[in-house]
Amino acid sequence: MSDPEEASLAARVQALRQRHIAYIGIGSNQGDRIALCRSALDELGRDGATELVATSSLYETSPWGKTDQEPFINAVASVSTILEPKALLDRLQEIEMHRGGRRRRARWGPRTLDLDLLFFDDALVRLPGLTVPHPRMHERLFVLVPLEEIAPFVVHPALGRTVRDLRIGCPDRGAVELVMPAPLLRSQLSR
Ligand code: A4P
Ligand code: MG
Repeated sequence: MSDPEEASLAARVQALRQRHIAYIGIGSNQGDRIALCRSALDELGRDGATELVATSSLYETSPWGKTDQEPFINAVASVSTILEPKALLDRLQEIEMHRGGRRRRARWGPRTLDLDLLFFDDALVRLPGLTVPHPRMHERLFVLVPLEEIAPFVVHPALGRTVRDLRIGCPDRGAVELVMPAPLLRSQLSR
């Protein structure tokens, strides 16, 4: 192999090493909920710093936490990213602002678009304003059902259990109903 070829291969290996896999929870219960979830996926896929790897189906779910509100549409996506966790969260909040219109809202209350960082590789992150894995994800079927669809055997790095195992053991009894299967959703995303 020539020197330039070797240098270019080394640069590609280095670039691959710097990529991370993150799982993002997507939720909406105000406005055109399906269009909002789809546009968040579009933006995650279009961004140079994040690339969409997989998306779950879309589900309609009964509200968790604060139950006197409209049902949600939920999904989970995995992305490959060069961003570190805090920069990725900033990016998710920009997308919430850009696509959903506003970020300030009551805890567990209604929202046009909510993006949660669920997993970031197998990292345990505790920074001001960012905890990963998301501290309540394992209590929520609206997260675990779509996550299981794309990552059944990924192990929760703090609990040491697979996503499938967490879903089976989850005490949440909220409804999670399929509204758009993943292949149909993917066919509606911009390329
Ligand atoms: N923050 C810390 N760690 C994270 C993380 N891993 N990902 C901080 C995202 N944000 C994180 O966010 C409040 C702050 O948490 C952020 O500014 C960030 O600095 P928020 O999204 O407004 O959170 P929240 O609503 O106060 O609480 P939480 O527990 O994140 O709840 P959710 O999931 O966002 O609650 N029911 C159904 N069926 N489906 C839903 O999608 N969503 C909610 C909203 C309630 N009930 C729901 C659903
Ligand atoms: Mg949230």
